[in-house]
Amino acid sequence: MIETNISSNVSQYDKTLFVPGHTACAGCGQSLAAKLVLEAAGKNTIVVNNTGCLEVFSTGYPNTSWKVPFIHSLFENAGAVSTGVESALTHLGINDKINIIAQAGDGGFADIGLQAFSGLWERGQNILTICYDNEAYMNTGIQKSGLTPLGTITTTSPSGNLKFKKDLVEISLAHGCVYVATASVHLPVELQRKVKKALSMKGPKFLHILSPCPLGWKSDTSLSIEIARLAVETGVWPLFEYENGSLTNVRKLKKLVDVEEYLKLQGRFKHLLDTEDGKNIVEQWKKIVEQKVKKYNLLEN
Ligand SMILES: Cc1ncc(C[n+]2csc(CCOP(=O)(O)OP(=O)(O)O)c2C)c(N)n1
Ligand code: SF4
Repeated sequence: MIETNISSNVSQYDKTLFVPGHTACAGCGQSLAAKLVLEAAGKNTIVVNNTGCLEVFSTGYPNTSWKVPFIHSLFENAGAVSTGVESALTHLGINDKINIIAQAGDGGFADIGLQAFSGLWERGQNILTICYDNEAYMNTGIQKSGLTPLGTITTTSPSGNLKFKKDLVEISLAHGCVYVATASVHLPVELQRKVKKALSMKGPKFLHILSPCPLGWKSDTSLSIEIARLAVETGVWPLFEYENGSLTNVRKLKKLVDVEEYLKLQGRFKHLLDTEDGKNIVEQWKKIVEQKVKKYNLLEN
């Protein structure tokens, strides 16, 4: 009986392209996102990866959870390496048969790797670029990145981050990406639809996925999906799609949940809720949310 269970599990794992056994933390939103992306992309996919937590899903040759060709490149150069892969596939005449995904965490994407991704986007390469945004450099111990939100405690912003997040969506749009979308792990069907949509279009694409990280967000490992849901329902993480520069789809909200509901589940924001300075920062968060509600027309009429 036990053997039957084991073999049925094994055959289930055989079918997936991202198998268990990696070293991500319990409740890791990024590993869930990566699994969903890969399942949607399918087996004819090559993944090029800036170093970061995504690489812990590949625990060193010959062990790996990725069941597709996976290139673990340097911290800054997935944009350049994936360009080389695309040129090789074009030379072989199979560029349209194989998906290329170039991916990174927020530090690897929005900071150190941005130059290489910028070059890829500008050259018009036929590649899906993905930022798995856990809002800090997590793999090396929770240092602040350019996508760390205002007020967040990290090891390099112990009193709270002084800056707003960079707007990576606007940066990608300014490069002329043919498809730009945001996604969240609490809506897996929508996330996978966006991956498929992106891969159906020719040219540079950008998908920005909010990826809860219990270690860095100081949240309960069982709450990652709930936190992702609250990010969307508070208006902190709007879900939308741009095609050829035009906003074509927005996930509307019936009403906005208070931002505090999102903040209070995460130790990295704890100080914002119980100090006077913190409350001023929460007011600034609310202003940012108001701007997003207007910009994306988030609320149902
Ligand atoms: C040039 C260079 N500098 C620093 C490092 C060390 N390093 C490896 S992973 C990492 C953090 C990655 O952070 P991020 O891209 O946000 O991804 P995450 O780990 O959060 O998924 C750093 C700083 C490196 N590998 N190469
Ligand atoms: S540190 Fe965060 S992103 Fe990295 S494996 Fe753990 S939960 Fe996932």
